[in-house]
Amino acid sequence: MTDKILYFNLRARAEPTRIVYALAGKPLVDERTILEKWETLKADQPLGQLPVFTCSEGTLVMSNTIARYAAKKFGMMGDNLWEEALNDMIVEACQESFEKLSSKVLRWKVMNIDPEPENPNVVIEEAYQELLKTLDFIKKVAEKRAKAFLICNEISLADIVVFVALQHAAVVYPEVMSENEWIEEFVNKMTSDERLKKYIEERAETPL
Ligand SMILES: N[C@@H](CCC(=O)N[C@@H](CS)C(=O)NCC(=O)O)C(=O)O
Repeated sequence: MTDKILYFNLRARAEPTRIVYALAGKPLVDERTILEKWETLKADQPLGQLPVFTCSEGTLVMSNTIARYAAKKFGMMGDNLWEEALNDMIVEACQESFEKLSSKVLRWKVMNIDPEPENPNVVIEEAYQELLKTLDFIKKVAEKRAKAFLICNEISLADIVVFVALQHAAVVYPEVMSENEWIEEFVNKMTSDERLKKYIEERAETPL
């Protein structure tokens, strides 16, 4: 069977896995459900949440577990235990950052799920400063490594999750893409990858 990811019609939690498959040149069934169908589908999902990944070995839930599994399968978690741990660290840092950005800003400003807070501009600015702290942490880790990409000389999962995080953040903070030379260079390097370029050109346009 062909590996499959079931998610909503969003980049969000499924995007790193989709990009791993695109870069590996491997087929992935990218099934996207709509909210109207979700109410009936939810009861059949292992944890009542998406994404859900299925392959010949079985079913996985938890977006980062799925992304790591895919990255390991296609050699994108580094070449040794240390590089794998560094990849993991950046995946977790981005996850935490995404959860904060999502709960503080994206849910009301982009998704219209939550009501706007009383002091929207303060919330938006504080969330941006928090995001920049995480990016600065990742920059320091990468500069210490001095590799072509964040952790390795090839794109690994860390690069993918940081790139996805930047694209999420750019929905609210377009300036993040040129916040500093390091981010600019990183984004240029990623978008110069022909496989990623093609994937981005062909993927569905979604708010997040
Ligand atoms: N920790 C889980 C969180 C999954 C999650 O919160 N999924 C949301 C969409 S981003 C969901 O399924 N929401 C619909 C629902 O809970 O009914 C992961 O990373 O996969």
